[in-house]
Amino acid sequence: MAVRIKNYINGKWINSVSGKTLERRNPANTSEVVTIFPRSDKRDVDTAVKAARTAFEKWSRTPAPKRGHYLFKAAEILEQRKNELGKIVTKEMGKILPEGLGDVQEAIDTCYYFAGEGRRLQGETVPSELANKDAKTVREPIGVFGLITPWNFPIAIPSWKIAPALVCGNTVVFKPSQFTPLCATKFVEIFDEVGLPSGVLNLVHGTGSEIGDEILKHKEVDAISFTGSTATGARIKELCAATGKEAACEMGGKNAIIVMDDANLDLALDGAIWGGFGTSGQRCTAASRLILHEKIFEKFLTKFVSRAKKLKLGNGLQKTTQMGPVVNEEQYIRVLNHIEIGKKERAKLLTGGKPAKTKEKGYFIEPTIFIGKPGMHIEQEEIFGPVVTVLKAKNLEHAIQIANDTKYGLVSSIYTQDVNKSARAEKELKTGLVYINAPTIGAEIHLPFGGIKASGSGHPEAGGRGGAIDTYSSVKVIYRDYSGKLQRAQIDVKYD
Ligand code: UN1
Repeated sequence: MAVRIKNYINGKWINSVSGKTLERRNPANTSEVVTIFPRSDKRDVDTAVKAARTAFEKWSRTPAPKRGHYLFKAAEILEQRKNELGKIVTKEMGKILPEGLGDVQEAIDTCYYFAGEGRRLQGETVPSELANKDAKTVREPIGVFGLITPWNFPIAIPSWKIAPALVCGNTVVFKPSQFTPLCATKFVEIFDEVGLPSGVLNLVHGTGSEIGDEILKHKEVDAISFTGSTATGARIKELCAATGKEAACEMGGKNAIIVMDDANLDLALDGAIWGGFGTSGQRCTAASRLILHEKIFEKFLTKFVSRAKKLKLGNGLQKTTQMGPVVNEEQYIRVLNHIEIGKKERAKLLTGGKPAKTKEKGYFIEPTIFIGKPGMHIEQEEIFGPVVTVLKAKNLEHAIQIANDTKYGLVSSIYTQDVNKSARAEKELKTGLVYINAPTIGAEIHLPFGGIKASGSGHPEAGGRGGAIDTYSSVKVIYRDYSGKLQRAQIDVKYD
């Protein structure tokens, strides 16, 4: 039975003004409608923004530890509902249940972590160059945040944004992906339950073109945080620049795992399979490139292909399933198109390359492995599906050069047991995150998460200072002069 859900505006669950709805089906079983949700428009966005604006006055003055306490209570409820929510993630988005549960765990960790930030949110106190004068910084909320989130981490990524936004004293208009509306609703329900004041968190369902743009253009929205494709991110940055909004954008990746000839190959194999095919490759952190040292190339590749062939595809709720479908028809067609381009540019297809035959009627694609060359389309473009391009490197320098030769810069990884090689790699790999002897996926929430180059702009997600706290607060500098006379910095200071 499909679940009918509503928008959440100013503390009330309401239908869209137009009364129109959209539906979301299970990507592992396309005859099952999971969710019926409001197809909102400009009017719904406007009401939500107004509610957020009004609520900001009081919320921004609420002591941060109290704001954090709401997050603490939300984390406790999330923990109690972990199983229920994990199953919803799997049903609505397609990832296998252990990953659905991981998605929820990431949100639990995030809510607890930012609850604690309510008691930190430090500024700095530093000496002034003048006597009888104080100098310090404090963190201030920014205002109304528009949060635009993707479907691949339908609870974790909203939590990465909502939790720090709230603890820093902002109010929120949240527009989740139209492919995971139920996950977003279940998450927001918890904030309603813990008694978050009306208007502090507002949820508006609908499509990117119909309501995402309205949020971006709205005069009363002060800042945007977005996670999604690099193309959409570029448009968002343009629109934000035109309307004077801050924008933090977390975008694509073309992440590489390097396997050196001295690596523990069994460990690297586990990492390459998990990094390449976990979440059906639908992570911005997916290891879509595998760079193998020429000395272990054949041996490693044979094992990699054989492991990929054995992956069991199916409905992620079944215990035996190791890889789920891709998220929707559009993505299914897009991934298959990338694969066709790979075949046309004569990358050598080793396995996969086509829709998978499964019992279920869903968007299943076989785990696909190509041997490619640097510069090929499939080596350069983010595919966001179960497709790995393998490359051969002569030595460490060559491997790093191939890894860095992309417009993206989110994550990289190297498997080696040589401490000197790992030290060189961690310094020279041009990505926001580097893993040593671990795959490209698995970032922890108390450290910043973000890429360089086309992978991200603005401060990273998650983490504290240097991460989300910098996105969701601004720094105010306060000087207090109690000398009772005019003291001129730089001029009345004598250094002799
Ligand atoms: C994403 O792929 O959009 O490190 C986020 C990871 C997860 C987060 C991924 N913790 O893969």
